[in-house]
Amino acid sequence: MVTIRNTWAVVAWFVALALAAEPGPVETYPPEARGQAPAFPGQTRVNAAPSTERYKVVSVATGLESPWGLAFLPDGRALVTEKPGRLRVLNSNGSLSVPLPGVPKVLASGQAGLLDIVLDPQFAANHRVYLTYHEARAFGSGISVYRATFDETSGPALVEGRVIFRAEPSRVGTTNVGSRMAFLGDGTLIVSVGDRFGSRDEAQNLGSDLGKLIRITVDGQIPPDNPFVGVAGARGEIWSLGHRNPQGLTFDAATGTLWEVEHGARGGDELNRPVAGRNYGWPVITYGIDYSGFPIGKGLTRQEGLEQPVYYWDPVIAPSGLALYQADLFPSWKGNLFVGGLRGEHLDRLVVQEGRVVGEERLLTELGERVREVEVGPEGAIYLLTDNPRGRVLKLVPAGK
Ligand SMILES: [Ca+2]
Ligand SMILES: [Ca+2]
Repeated sequence: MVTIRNTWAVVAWFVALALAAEPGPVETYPPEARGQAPAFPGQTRVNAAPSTERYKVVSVATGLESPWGLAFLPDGRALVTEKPGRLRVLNSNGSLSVPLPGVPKVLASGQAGLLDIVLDPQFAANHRVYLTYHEARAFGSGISVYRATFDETSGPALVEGRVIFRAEPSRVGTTNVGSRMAFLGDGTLIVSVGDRFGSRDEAQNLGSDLGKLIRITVDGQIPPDNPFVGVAGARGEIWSLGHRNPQGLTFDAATGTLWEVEHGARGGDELNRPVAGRNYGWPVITYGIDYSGFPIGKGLTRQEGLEQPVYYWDPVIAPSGLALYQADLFPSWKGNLFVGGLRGEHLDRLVVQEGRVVGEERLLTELGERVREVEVGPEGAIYLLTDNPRGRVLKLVPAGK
């Protein structure tokens, strides 16, 4: 005879079985946009993928003011930008150099300032670095790319610096400025440019660099095989369009894949795999809603000819740095993407299989720090920059090492 107590035991057992089989997504809050549905299974709120790696967090350096970009030098040191306009060498023992001379004058306000830094693919031979920064212009301001040579003949400095690219048009305001960089396998440089917030329709305008990924040569020229070269009214430097505020880029040389993360409004943070000439939809299609609570445009999430994100977050995590883990220090994390969450105050780990996200984990939630930049160090540790006036360089290394 089935008693009430036995019935509950059976129910509890089924619930436990269901939980064991389906861990459920890491996001537990409802989406900002009600009634929207993903375009395919696994496009949002995939099941949690708890780590089997045991790691510890080491504070490498402190006292950086709003650090934004980190790039490792071949000898294991790194270069780190601070948004107010400073560039420092991070030594292997964690000490920081004085600010380097030769950095361009930046407009530092709000989200703007000295932002990303990358090394030339031929750095060992030419010692060149590239910086993105917010530049005051005759009218308004804009993202510019600065190329310089890292020189240590009399202390570390940037020399022979010049602006190789200016995103146009200039605008007033310092919101949604971008701006990451990543080199493709062919040695051309991708630069992300935000929509500048008040002018979001510019993301669909091929006559504007705003809301685009840009592809240029190391001299700032337009590669002749760019997708919109020769198209009337289009700027030849455009690689892909329809982006809102892209702050994370990484290139997977093994597969030739470019990955990008961008901020949505209320909801609608995206992971994309941008391809030349494609339109990533903003602001025509987007998951999430406007800050006012109203739909964005017609409130569409899909439309013919517009690309779907590989993955999206609603509510937002405010994704910034992006790194693909391909090192050996954490073997089970190989092939995972790591996304820095600003508002999310965590490091998001995405398990990717055949171009789709199949698992998600939120690391470092216990720290409660905004994560601006993510980079894999030469020894395979994962390095982070935390975004605050006394920002830190952190690294994840295996526990017990
Ligand atoms: Ca970096
Ligand atoms: Ca999109």
